[in-house]
Amino acid sequence: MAAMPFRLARRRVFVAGHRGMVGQALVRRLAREGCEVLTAPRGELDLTRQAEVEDWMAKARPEAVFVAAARVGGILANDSRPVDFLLENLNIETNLIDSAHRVGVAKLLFLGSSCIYPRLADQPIREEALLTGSLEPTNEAYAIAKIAGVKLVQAYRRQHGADFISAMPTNLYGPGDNFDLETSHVLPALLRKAHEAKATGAGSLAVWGSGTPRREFLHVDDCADALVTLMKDWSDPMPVNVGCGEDIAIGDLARLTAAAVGFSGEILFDRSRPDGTPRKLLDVGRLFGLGWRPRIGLEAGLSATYRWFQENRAT
Ligand code: GFB
Repeated sequence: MAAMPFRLARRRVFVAGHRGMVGQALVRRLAREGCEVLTAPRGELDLTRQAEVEDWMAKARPEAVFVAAARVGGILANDSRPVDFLLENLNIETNLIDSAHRVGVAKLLFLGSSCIYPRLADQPIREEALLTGSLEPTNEAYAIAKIAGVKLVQAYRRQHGADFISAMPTNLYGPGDNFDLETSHVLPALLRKAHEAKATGAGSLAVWGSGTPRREFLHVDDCADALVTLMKDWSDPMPVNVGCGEDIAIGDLARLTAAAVGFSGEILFDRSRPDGTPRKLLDVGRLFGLGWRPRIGLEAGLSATYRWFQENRAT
């Protein structure tokens, strides 16, 4: 059994994927841990290339690793680019997890996603639901890659006694999110659509799908805080769900977003677009059992993310 809690202070901690939304939040959060945060600029290290990852890890010698690097995207990007989502994610995770083992990393946390669970899993979804039913077709490629990562982490624990763990975050949002309407997730897309509708004086805003699917949204700073808790206090083959324990219908999210932006026009539903999974609410009993709780409610988080969008739109 690994020593618990795992100490981060004075350790060399590699955040793989530090330019992504989760990676940026982890770097912000780890500043309070007294550790040395290691990051690798993309020009210096291509995480999909095994030899490059092995060389970099052998030189950098991290003691702890957060695998926050991934090809991510919303329902349309997932559905239309299955090769990118399956292949890049498999490459990134196998390269990082295997080289971490080779260089003797003391602790590794792999980030999965709530879409690894069956499409029609009982709600709220417990970690035990993994591989008990068929996946949601729009994100099957991504889910298969992430399930492989969870299984690889479990295999290193079982075969080599490595202290590698997995976390399954729900739908995340916050500063550093992707606001491109073709590839983004719903929350940044709605913020941008409401902003542009307001700015151009448009009378309506189009929401994809029926508005009835339900999703659970967690601010990325809360997610990073939970991941640090798990890095310190979790050592078990079972992945841990990371969420806030509450969900909302997409139609209601659209209304909340419009209110946060100050758009008062009509909200229309484009039913020619896919709904995806009808509901995705995580059971967060394991995480809450460690004493962790989220701090940023959806309304406050939406307003803060909108401010970030306005300040960073140009870039
Ligand atoms: O956030 P989203 O793209 O991802 O979509 P998923 C969530 C819901 O919002 C779906 C609806 O029902 C969408 O149809 N939606 C409404 C919109 N308007 C929009 C819009 O303008 N843009 C987008 N993107 N959606 C992803 C998975 O699933 O969630 C990934 O594909 C991953 O693999 C990620 O798991 C967290 O929640 O459906």
